[in-house]
Amino acid sequence: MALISPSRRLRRTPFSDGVEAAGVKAYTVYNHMLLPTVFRSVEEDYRHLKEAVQVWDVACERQVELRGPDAGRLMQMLTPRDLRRMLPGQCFYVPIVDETGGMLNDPVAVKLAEDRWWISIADSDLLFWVKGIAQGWRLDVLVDEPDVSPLAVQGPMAEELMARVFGEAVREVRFFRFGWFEFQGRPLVVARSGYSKQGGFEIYLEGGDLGMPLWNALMEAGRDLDVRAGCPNLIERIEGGLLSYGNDMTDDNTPHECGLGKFCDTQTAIGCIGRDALLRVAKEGPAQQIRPIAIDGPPVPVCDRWWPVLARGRRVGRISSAAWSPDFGTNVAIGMIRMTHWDAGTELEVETGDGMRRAVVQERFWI
Ligand code: THG
Repeated sequence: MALISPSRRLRRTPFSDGVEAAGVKAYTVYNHMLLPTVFRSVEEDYRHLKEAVQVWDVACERQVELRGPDAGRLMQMLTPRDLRRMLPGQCFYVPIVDETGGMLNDPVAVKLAEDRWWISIADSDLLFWVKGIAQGWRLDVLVDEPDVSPLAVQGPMAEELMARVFGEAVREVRFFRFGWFEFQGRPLVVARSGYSKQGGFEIYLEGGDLGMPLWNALMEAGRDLDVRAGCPNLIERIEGGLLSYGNDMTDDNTPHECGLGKFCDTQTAIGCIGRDALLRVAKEGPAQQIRPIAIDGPPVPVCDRWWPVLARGRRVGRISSAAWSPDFGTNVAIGMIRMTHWDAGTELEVETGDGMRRAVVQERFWI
């Protein structure tokens, strides 16, 4: 593929200077912003992520901030996950659905206070939907995109590196919780979360001016830990079953089809806009669902369109993400597979970018 032309519409991040200095080799576009995808090679980055610690520019995980007396009510209108027991200091992975129960996004909701929330969004223009609802319902809430840029620290040595920069107390932050930690005199939200299964933290940098100081502080403090610039890794996220909105699911899919039923409490999520639609479809159960799929043969090419999944020549699903896994010695993939063929062990054919391959539905994701 040719290069993408830079312009102001394709937003840089507060960490872009550091990413470039680290020798980024490829980007994707996410929420109209640059997201690195490769530093050395996808496989070399993968190995290093699993053995050391990486700093990721995930500023493209933009925040939709809700502020005001109706913030909590608005947040519950957006998701079928019951938020009544959620406390300030917690993060929840929440499906966001439209009036048909279709997925609009799969963000992390961050509850800062009863009247202040961040929705840390995946790649769709959720701000417009949220503003529309706030206006249409005449809610007493401000909705906007603040100057907040997440920086992730991921990998087995992440806690050690974070303790050096933010102090020993970061070790006490539990999974999907956050605390406030000072950097250069400014309090920042630091959560134990991130788009990998290797463990780690996300720093929600408020104020882009501190971007490079924070980046440099982490790089210097982790020199002996072999800290490197990294990014969400395709192989590792497929092994871990971490979904990618727009790739693995769209607004045509319900949370149940995406395997996100465990994050839905549709009966008790009173006020959720898609509730009635989801109650109707949940009664029947989904007719297709996300499955881990192993694809036989040598490394598959990049999956940049849905690959048809066939059984005896008939289409029974699609593959949306695929990569060669060095650790598991097979191609790992994420598919949306019809009920008739989604049982573990079912043999399928996949029309990959370079021809037909045998594939098998797996019992679970690899990590
Ligand atoms: N962190 C933050 N914002 C984000 C992402 C993130 N926004 C975009 C994108 N990633 C949203 N999608 C996901 C998908 C998976 C997870 C988080 C965000 C995730 N899932 C865990 C899992 O499935 O194992 C844990 C879910 C849970 O148990 O609650 O972490 O990464 N800030």
